[in-house]
Amino acid sequence: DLVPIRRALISVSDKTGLAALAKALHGHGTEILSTGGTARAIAEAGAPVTEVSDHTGFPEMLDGRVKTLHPTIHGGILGLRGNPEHEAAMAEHGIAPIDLVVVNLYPFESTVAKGADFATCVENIDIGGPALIRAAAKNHTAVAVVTDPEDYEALLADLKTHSGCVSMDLRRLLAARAFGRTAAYDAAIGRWFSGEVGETFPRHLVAAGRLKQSLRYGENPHQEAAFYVHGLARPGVANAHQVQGKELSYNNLNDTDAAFDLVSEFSDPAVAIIKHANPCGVAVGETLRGAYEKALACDPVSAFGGIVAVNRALDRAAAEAITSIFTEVVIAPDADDQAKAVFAVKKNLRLLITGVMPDPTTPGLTIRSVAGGMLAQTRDTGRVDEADLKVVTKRAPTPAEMSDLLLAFRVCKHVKSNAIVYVKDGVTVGIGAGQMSRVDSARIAARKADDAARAAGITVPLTQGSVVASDAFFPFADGLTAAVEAGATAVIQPGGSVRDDEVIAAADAAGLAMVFTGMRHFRH
Ligand code: 93A
Repeated sequence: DLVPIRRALISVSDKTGLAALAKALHGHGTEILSTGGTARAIAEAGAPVTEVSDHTGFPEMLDGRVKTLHPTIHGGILGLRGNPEHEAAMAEHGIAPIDLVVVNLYPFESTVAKGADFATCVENIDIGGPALIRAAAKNHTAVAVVTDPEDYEALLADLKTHSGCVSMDLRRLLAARAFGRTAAYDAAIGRWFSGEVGETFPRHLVAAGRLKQSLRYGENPHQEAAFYVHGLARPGVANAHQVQGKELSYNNLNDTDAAFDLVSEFSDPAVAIIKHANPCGVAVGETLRGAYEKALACDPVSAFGGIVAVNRALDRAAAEAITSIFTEVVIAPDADDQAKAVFAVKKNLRLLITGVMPDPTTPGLTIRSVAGGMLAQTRDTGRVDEADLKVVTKRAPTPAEMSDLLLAFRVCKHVKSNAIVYVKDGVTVGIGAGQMSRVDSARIAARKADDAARAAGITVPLTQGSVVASDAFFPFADGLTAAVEAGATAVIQPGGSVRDDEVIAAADAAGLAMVFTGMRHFRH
């Protein structure tokens, strides 16, 4: 089961670890074949190397598009060892066996991520590399294949243990990784190309990602979990830099993603506090500190151990406010040194820095698994502005109500349905999430606002004089009546119920202003 590595083909775009690998292989007596740029790097490192073109007697051509696509190379990889016919054919055509293939591919994913033009992206589609990888992985009983510099160490350790040979176990593992790599590579190309031709839902849905991190567990400790990222990601948890704190959990990542998505909706300083993927406080203000304090007052009980997202660089004042209670994760586009110093004292707090804010209108797909398949949909990039609203009551909202209504509806989009969100003066004062009936969400939101007021020693409910948003239409007047009882003065909702007339009549009877958005924001 051991394969001696007499001859290796190395062709890598990412030259990380190449010099050490080549020298170690040379030390084991391996003959190294290599393509242009890789061969130069190996020679510079001081290891002997033969150019593939010298080995095949055929030049690299067509701007490097044809480098290794030659029977002398592919025959050397694919020929079955110990098979008399294969061995006779190889001997007849002067094909020497290749026992190790080390290839990493043209950087297609990062070329797309850099925003390169179409032709440049196409030029970065590797053809020969995947062919080498797949050939070697198919013939893993005789050939070892390495597609990632992270695996050089394991390869060299195995070679050392087995005196210049590679074990079957490692060859099989590397072959499995190799097919995963070429599949993910083609998936990235397919996904990008579908986008270029405007096909949102291609015939084959290719969801690819690279394992970024094994997680301690999933949603629950008895579930295993891992975090995959793909190179085409928007700024957020996938490419954030963790400044401090222990490893993020599955639930942390999910909640942090929801939090950051929410604050990306706003251009003024905004803060969202998230628990279980739902906000328990969102505020927009003049400063992050002010916004945080307002957001916290919405539901200080739930905010304990929550996740905080902000849409501005954190300063010291904001950091001090955030660390006034126990917080699990903070995500921000940036943080100044003073803010970092404040967080550094809280050893358990994880601080994530993304560098930039995502554009909430960037199109994309959300994918979730169902038994036997996947459900895919375009991201909810829908947003309503004042011009989109239709006033349906006798009274129109005042300017102050209007600005709170728009905030409430934008927050609603990020609350699990049925969602009811009360807002007053730029801050949520009551959030009802995830109930099976809309009226229950309305009542829960109002009750939570009552609790928060009582805890703060305020006698008037926080919802008194607020506005309220509903993520979908009120099917009956009861949800609206609950809002009236809570003290709301204006309502924003999609409209479109067969009973809209009853709901409008109830609003008029209570002197409420109500606007219809014509757009729904279910989130399940
Ligand atoms: O242009 S290719 O698709 N045609 C080939 O025949 C070929 N063989 C290897 N690309 C090909 N490669 C790729 O070249 C490898 O996958 C690797 O990424 C790169 C290494 O080129 P160099 O050694 O010149 O830096």
